[in-house]
Amino acid sequence: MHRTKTHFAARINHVASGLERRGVRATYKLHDRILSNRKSRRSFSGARPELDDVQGRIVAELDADGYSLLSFSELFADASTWSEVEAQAARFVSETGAGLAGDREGLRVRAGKEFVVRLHSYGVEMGLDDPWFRICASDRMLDVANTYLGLWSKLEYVDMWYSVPQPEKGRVSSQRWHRDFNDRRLVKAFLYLVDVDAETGPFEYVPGSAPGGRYADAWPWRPLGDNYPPQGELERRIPPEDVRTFTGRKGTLLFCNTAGFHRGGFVTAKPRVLATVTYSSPASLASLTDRSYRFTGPLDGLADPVRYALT
Ligand SMILES: O=C(O)CCC(=O)C(=O)O
Repeated sequence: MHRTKTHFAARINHVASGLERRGVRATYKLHDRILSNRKSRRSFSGARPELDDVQGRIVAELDADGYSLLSFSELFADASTWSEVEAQAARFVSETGAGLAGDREGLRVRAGKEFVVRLHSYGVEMGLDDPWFRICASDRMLDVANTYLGLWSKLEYVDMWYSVPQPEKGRVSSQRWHRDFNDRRLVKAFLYLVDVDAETGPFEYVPGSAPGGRYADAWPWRPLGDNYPPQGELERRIPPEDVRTFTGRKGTLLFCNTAGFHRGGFVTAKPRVLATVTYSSPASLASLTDRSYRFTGPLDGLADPVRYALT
């Protein structure tokens, strides 16, 4: 996960007494079992969305293996939706390219993950005028995330990433195998905005490694758990044929439960550009994570699950 810790969790991880960790875990469990998630599960089951075939397939594949791969145009047939996000990406690429060639001022990077330049990062204001945000808040996307999670989810993080080639360096941070700390069950989507080959840092995943899957017991997910196995150890435990590497054309869209093992962005040749989004449960926002943005648009007129996701 791009953001390794919330303010609270960062403090916990740095000063980390066992007691504090237990407090955060207890808060997560309370919100998952009794407080916020129970209510959002009820809201979802009171008005289950009807999925079309494409959405149904995504949910079924997420259920079976923890990921689903398709092309953006299968979910958004309207060519103008693609054109808008493509134009947004082109602006981001051009500004980032200029920034990298110049004094780098204004480029949004996070400590420890300097290899990724972000369009938004954290603490930004966003509204439905942002094309990628509009897609992430759409019922096409939300109905998939909510149905997989079985609750009304929260739209936690929305961004575009420009991963900078660093051929001379070894894998660091999220380029290494890890589970996301955010939630026991979450959905991320990645939309490739350039062709991604083996040298462009493809996303990789171990199907069946999310909680409930056949590899769930390998360094199992826990709230505030140690989510990075020691370097090289996952490779010893999980055979290469059980790893999926997602090279793909521009327009590839991948949904993934990243509580399972994944890595990516180890770019050795040309930059990788993608759009990404995270949907998680309200329990995650109550204990483990922060939302990356503040929604600025009017809430009136939005469908209930959308309003819930954005607030
Ligand atoms: O950049 C990538 O492909 C990996 C991203 C990742 O680890 C994450 O979003 O949690």
